[in-house]
Amino acid sequence: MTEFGPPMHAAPKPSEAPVVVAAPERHDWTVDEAEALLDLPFNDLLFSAQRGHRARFDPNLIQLSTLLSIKTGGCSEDCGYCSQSAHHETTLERERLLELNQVLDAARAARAVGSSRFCMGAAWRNPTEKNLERVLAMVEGVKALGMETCVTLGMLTAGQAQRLADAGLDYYNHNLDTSPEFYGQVISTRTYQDRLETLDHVRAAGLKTCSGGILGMGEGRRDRASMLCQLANLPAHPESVPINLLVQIEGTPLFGTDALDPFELVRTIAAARLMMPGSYVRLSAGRDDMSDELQALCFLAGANSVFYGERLLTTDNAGSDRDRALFGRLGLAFETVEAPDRAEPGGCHRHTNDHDRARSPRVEQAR
Ligand code: SAM
Ligand code: DTB
Ligand code: SF4
Repeated sequence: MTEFGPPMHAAPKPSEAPVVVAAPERHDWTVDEAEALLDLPFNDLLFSAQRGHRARFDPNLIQLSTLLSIKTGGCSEDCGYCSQSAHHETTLERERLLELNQVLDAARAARAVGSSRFCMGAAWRNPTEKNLERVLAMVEGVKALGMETCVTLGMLTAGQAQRLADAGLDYYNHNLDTSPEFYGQVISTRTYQDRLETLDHVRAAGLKTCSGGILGMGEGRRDRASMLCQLANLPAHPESVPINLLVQIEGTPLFGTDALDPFELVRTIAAARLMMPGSYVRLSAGRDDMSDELQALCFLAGANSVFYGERLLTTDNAGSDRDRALFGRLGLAFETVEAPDRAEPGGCHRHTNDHDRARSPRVEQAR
């Protein structure tokens, strides 16, 4: 018998599997250490990540978030990947800030298909006071539906972060996007330090942090290691770590970038799982173009959250029909909020929206 249990002929059911001791959280990662993880033989890396995942999470449970672009296009920032930057010639139509009832209708629809979190994104460098007021009403309205709330509005002052927290916001999404070393090749209108400062304000206001990045922008493995170090060495690990694969948008400077080896995505998710063991790691943008098999590898590597629904912000997402079929085939259950009137989207669901970081992986399966 090893510390992980007997040699496996038949996989033990989660409820029978031996408890694995959770690795402690570290905030002193070096880029060399992170790169050494990414360099591991694939099977060794995935085995470690899956073992770490099981020590903290139910390995067959996934969190679903649905996105809505509440204000689209015309952004003054020049992020090289983004369809919404006014600096790039894309075919995207600009839209004004949505009305509260439009947002609540979309949130209700997301809740009805099983999403536990509603994420509202605005193409702003930062919110004005007037716009923030309107977003606060949206946060309050979505909270009242019983869903978790997340917004991504660009840079925040400390006061704005506090007002969002006071309105009951759960998560603020603000990505570091890439390594400090590669960042200048992607964005020139906002500094890495600006991003870190917004994350400081979010944390100080008591909001949960959602922060990650984008792969496939032409960065190297060491950049991916360096980005993970930046995230893991924050004073607290982000509760949610979105790992996006670049969605290439015609008219943006990054359109035509060489495609990333898909195994690099899997490796990066596995390293994120090991470096931020208590965080939800979200397999984010790019799923529409991924095979079911690649997504399954990402879940094996420790991804335990996805964006669910037909659209991301301005591009298509893997559709919910396809997701329902995939979750069913993989035996994945999903976290839901307490809303007994909601229809079941697929295989099964479980009401475990407690977000305890040291959650027991031995939860009774609800299948
Ligand atoms: N304007 C706000 C900001 O940038 O802080 C919020 C919205 S912005 C679209 C949120 C995040 O989406 C970006 O930081 C980036 O990581 C991700 N994103 C945007 N366009 C993407 C693309 N084409 N492919 C992958 N991820 C993308
Ligand atoms: C994140 O990390 N990814 C989401 C969310 N946070 C806001 C956005 C993905 C956008 C993909 C391209 C688009 O649809 O415009
Ligand atoms: Fe604007 Fe956000 Fe797009 Fe950058 S990523 S151009 S800040 S909407």
